Amino acid sequence: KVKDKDSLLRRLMEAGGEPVSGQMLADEAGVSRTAIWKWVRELEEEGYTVRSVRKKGYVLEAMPDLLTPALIRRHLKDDPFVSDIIHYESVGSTMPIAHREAQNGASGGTVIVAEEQTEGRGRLARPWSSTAGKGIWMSVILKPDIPPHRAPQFTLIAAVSICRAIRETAGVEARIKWPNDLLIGGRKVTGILTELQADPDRVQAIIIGIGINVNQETEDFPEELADIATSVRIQSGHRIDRAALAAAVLRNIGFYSKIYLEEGFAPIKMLWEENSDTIGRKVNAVMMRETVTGTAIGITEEGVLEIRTEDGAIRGIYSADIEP
Ligand code: BT5
Repeated sequence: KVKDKDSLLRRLMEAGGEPVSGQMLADEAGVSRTAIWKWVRELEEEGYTVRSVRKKGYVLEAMPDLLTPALIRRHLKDDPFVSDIIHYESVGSTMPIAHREAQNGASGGTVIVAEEQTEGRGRLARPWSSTAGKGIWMSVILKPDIPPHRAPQFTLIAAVSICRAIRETAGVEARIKWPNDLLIGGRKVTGILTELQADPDRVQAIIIGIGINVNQETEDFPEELADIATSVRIQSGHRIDRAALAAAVLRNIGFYSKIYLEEGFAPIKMLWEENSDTIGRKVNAVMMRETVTGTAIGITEEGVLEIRTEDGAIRGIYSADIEP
């Protein structure tokens, strides 16, 4: 039932290009036709194109390229995972906002998403380039009932989920570079940053930060990324509906988290290894104090990368940068 601007929008979307009578909307909402017209004006200010057809009513003609709750939810239908979507035009980083929301009682499935980040960051406080309107910069709050040592597995769940979402939405294959990068054509298209709020024996909240380069063209990247970054658009050859891709990512994270919580890590491990760009390769795992060289042979139940070194020993790597 129409009762405000957002429900009016939903109604116009459902009409699928057919005009909806202003009088009918006014009757349904129990407001004047002028009030309906004002909501229409507000939608136009948000970037929607609404045409008014004489004697017939309003037609929704075009939607803005934004990651608003309405535009993401349109692709989620009645998927149960996402509980709340909080959208910002511009933020420093979605991570501290998500931490604050999680502490203030936000439920699992809450999503913080921004069109632009001015201080996006990766691991070890490295900068993350987050150009306005070109990518998906979001933090997803999860509250699974698990011990803290299992939390890194959610980085792998996110990686598998995003691979599948990119495949579904854009038809291109991304490969996972352990632990947290997605590559297409050998260049980085996605970074994942998993952070934790936990007691010694129990996770309070997992915050999964996800940065996906979606519609950048080559010249949109800063110079220092020119040789290492790419976007889904560059790789697929066409513009991508960011809201549809964001929805697919969230739907898949919901789906694979549920599988993980019900069946354990084995199915995720299998999918992860299938999509992995690291397993089977000769790599250098660069850590703070040392570099381990050898062949990546798999990941453990804990998401630890196993490397067989020259002398045949197997080393478990918890955190490192993998270089060829
Ligand atoms: C990551 O770190 O790859 C995790 C990135 C997580 C970003 C998301 S966006 C939403 C949420 N809010 C945040 O503030 N962060 C999360 P790491 O593995 O440390 O990689 C960082 C490195 O990737 C940088 O040092 C650059 O070399 C490179 N890089 C930076 N921006 C990039 C981009 N847009 N595309 C590809 N590579 C990039």
